[in-house]
Amino acid sequence: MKIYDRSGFPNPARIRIVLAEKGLDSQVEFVPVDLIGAEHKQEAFLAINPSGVIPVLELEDGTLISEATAITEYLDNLDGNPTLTGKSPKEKALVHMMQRRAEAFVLDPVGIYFHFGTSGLGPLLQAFKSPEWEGRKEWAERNRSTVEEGFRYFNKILGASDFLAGDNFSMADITLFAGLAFGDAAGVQVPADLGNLLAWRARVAELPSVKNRSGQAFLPEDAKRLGF
Ligand SMILES: N[C@@H](CCC(=O)N[C@@H](CS)C(=O)NCC(=O)O)C(=O)O
Repeated sequence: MKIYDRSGFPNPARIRIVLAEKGLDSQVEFVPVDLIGAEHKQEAFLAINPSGVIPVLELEDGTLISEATAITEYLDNLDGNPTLTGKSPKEKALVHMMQRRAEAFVLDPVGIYFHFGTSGLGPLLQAFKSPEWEGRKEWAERNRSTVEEGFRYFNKILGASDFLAGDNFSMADITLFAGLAFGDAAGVQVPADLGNLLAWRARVAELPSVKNRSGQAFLPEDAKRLGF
C-alpha cells in the first residue's frame, strides 16, 4: 500500500495514528506531496484525488481511496477486528457522528481560520485557498468562534465519558486530537479552563500509537519554507 501524505500536517497525522494503532506502519510506503509548492493542485495529483487534498491511500491493485474517514474504515477493517470505527451498528453510528462533529466543529473551521486568517502555507497555495476579498478576515474570525464553541462542546462531552464516542478510543478522538494540534499551529488554543478537554488531550497524547506521532514535525525543508 502507498499513502500520499506529508509529515507535519493534521489529516495525514490522523492516518499515521491509525496505521500505528493497527500495526500496519511497515506495510505502507509514504509518498510525500509538496503542499507548500501546491503540488496537490496540479493535474498529476488531481488525477489521484480530484479534491486536491491529502491523505490518499493507494492499494496494490491501484484502487485510490481518499477521505481520512474512508481510509480509516478500510485500514480498521482489514484484520476483521475494527477497534477504531465501532463493531456494532450503534457503535459505528456514534463513532461516525462524533467524528463528523470533530471535523465540523474543530478541524475544518481551524483549517479555514488558518488559510483565511493567517498567511497559511504561503503564497503559492494561498492563490488556490484564500483569494483576496473583503470578507476574508471576517470569515476567518467567524470560523475561529466556531472552533471556540466546539472546544466548549467537547469539554462538556468529555465530562460525561472518557472518549468522544463512549468508553473506547476511536476515529472520533483521532480527528479531534488532530484538530487541536492544527489549532495550536494556527494560533487557536484550548483555553485553560476547559479541564475535561485538556485532560483528555493529555491522556490521548500518551497512547503509544499517538505518542510516537504527537511530536510529528514538519519536514525540515517545510519548516524552513514556512519560517519556523
Ligand atoms: N476531508 C479530507 C480533508 C483533507 C485535507 O484537508 N488535507 C489537508 C492536509 S492536512 C490538505 O491536503 N490541504 C491542502 C489544501 O486544502 O489545499 C480528508 O478527510 O481527508
